Amino acid sequence: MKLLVTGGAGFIGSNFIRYWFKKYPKDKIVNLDKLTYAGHLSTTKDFSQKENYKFVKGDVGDFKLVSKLTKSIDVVVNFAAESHNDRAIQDPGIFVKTNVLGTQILLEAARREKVKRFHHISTCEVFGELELDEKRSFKEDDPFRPRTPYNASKAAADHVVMAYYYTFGMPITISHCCNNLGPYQHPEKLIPRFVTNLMEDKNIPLYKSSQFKREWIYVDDHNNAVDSIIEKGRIGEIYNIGTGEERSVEEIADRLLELLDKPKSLKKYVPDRKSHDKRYLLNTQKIRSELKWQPRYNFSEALDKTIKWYEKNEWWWRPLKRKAESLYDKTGQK
Ligand code: NAD
Ligand code: TDX
Repeated sequence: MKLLVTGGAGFIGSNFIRYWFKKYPKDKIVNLDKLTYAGHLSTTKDFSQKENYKFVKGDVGDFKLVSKLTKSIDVVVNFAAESHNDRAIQDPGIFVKTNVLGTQILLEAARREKVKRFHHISTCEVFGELELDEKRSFKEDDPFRPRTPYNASKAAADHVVMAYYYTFGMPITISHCCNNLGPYQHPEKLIPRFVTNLMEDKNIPLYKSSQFKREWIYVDDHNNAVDSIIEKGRIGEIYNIGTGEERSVEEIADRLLELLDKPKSLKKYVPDRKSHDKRYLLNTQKIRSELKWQPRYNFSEALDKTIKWYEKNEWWWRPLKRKAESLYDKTGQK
């Protein structure tokens, strides 16, 4: 099989390629990535020399390029996106350009080339937020109620993907996943930011609403679910991917201080994120019953593996750290 993976020099996409080559060593993968501030060739170093792997630097929104790249491709997996809520508050335009227009351009090229499957990676955030004490969780067919420029762009992209299914019969699937943790996550995001700050004995900046919660999944479990959807998922269907493992930011901060043996005085409360979503929780009945998928790692195992990786791989995150923190110089959240 030949895959076109977009955004494969970022966090989840690179772990997807790693996962795929381990499970299907003979498959061919083309990785299209623009190498924005979030994409790095250091992230693909361990598989970059493989004969059946090719890297192309470019934009998913470049129709000429993606038309060429989708030729003789069986499956497109679209991870490429602007992915950080705090950046979307600084510059919403690029989120609409890449996440919405880029997705449409890639879809159009894949449609013309009659690609057999287009799998689109989406997020729990399209459904909006839940109250902290609310009993329900989001189902695949719940209405979208995005509240941030990032999650609005992801919701819009999902609508475009579905439109290609209804209008052109395009063989698409979509997955909505909860918050990922694991190796190669950019140090601008919560867990790697806190782990690497603590390794340097620096403060960990908790946004004021530190009781807000997220549902966490180890990145390999996310990718294993995407694999199940590509293999067994029904065309035109949307699948939620989640674990039920909810933790507040406060709980994560306390656990990291404990695991890294650092003083509580390193916790610092900083101004809140604008339109900070309180909580997301996915109902994952569909993927569990229909595709027999379930996560392998609980949060505690995932956190241990992630911390160990950052401890062993300073060569990867150190060059990114200063630039990652420069975002928070602008927002005052440090
Ligand atoms: P990331 O920011 O680490 O990686 C994104 C990658 O996309 C980078 O390598 C970047 O260079 C590339 N990219 C950006 N714009 C591009 C463009 N125009 N053309 C080609 N490449 C481009 O993000 P991530 O955390 O790995 O997220 C990957 C996908 O998963 C995104 O679609 C995101 O919305 C989704 N998602 C992420 C999470 C999470 O917890 N990180 C959870 C659910 C869904
Ligand atoms: O320094 C911080 N301090 C802090 O309190 C950072 C970076 C975050 N936070 C809080 C904000 C959120 O409540 O931690 C929580 C998680 O924040 P992020 O790591 O920025 O992730 P989030 O906004 O939840 O979005 C992530 O999961 C869903 C990904 O970045 C998205 O791409 C994905 O769709």
